[in-house]
Amino acid sequence: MTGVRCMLLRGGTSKGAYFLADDLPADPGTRDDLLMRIMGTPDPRQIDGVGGAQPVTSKVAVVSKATDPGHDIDYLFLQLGVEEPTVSDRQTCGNLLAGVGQFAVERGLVPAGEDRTTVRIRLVNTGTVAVSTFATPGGEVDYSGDTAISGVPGTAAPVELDFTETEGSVCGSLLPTGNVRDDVGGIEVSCVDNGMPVVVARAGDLGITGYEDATELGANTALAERIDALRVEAGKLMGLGDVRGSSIPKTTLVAAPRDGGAICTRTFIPVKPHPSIGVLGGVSVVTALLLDGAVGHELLESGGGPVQIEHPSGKLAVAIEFDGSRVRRSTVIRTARKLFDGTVFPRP
Ligand code: NQM
Repeated sequence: MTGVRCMLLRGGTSKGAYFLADDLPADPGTRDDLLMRIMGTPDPRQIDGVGGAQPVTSKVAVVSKATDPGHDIDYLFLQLGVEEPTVSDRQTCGNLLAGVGQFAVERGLVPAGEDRTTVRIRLVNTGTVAVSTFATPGGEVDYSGDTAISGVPGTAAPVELDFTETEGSVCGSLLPTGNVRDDVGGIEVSCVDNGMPVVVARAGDLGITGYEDATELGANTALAERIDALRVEAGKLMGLGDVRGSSIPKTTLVAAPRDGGAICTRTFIPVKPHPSIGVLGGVSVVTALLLDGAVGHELLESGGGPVQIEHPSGKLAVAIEFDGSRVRRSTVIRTARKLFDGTVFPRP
């Protein structure tokens, strides 16, 4: 049986299969069919594949050398369904992004620096560029270090991810509905795209406190239905068309912080609770909350410095350059780790 060269990495709080574009079929339909057979999709346990049976572990990065001199590599993100036979390129993923630069160095697409390496990465899904900086002592990627991130046990080497010009990455504008605040079926929401299309609402308006853990939220089927109805209507207003079955927009329910952070969040991807919060999802939520008149703006307790987003497994710090009306740049520290490098064998 023919195998495919593949590396598994944890990127931030996600985990995925990383491929060189050249190691996959060029035709998107053939490629997606192969990827589903590699990951074990569709199946709630992904038992016959290398997917981890959750949205945050059913992810693929396809990496190639950049064709444009403005950046070093191209990163295409693909979200595979777990139970559904779907492969979507409608969003990017800032967590898998945390391993993309190292993968490119390991595969010889970019040279390593003597101590640290900076890679300019084009996010193919959105057309934006991110800059990733990580440790390469002696010209080798070093994944070990003493940086801890919430949602991942232990420590690893820090990866700095810098984002600029993320506004309207998918929807074309920061406020895709044209408004800071909308009413969707009686629920006040703010719809923002600063790297990820998100719908922000108050947890209390959806009948929860916003402090529930992910297991309790996952068992709340009535909540999942309400969130789906909300995001489907919001998706239309955001110009995304019919988003039933689509991974975007995400919904984030906010509540007052209670653990020393700036805001408490519970995020749904798209209706399953996120165990933490996405990277660009987090950037977009903070961007929304900084806007005067946005839903949840009154709950934000930000006293300068990085904005600490409370989520079900701890906090995500997002450093923001906000000029009073716009977030011009954002920086997030993640870690990543190579888990496996070899040949993966797809289900026939
Ligand atoms: O928003 C999950 C994740 C993500 C996306 C999701 C992400 C981002 O945690 O940049 O990282 O929102 O589906 O990997």
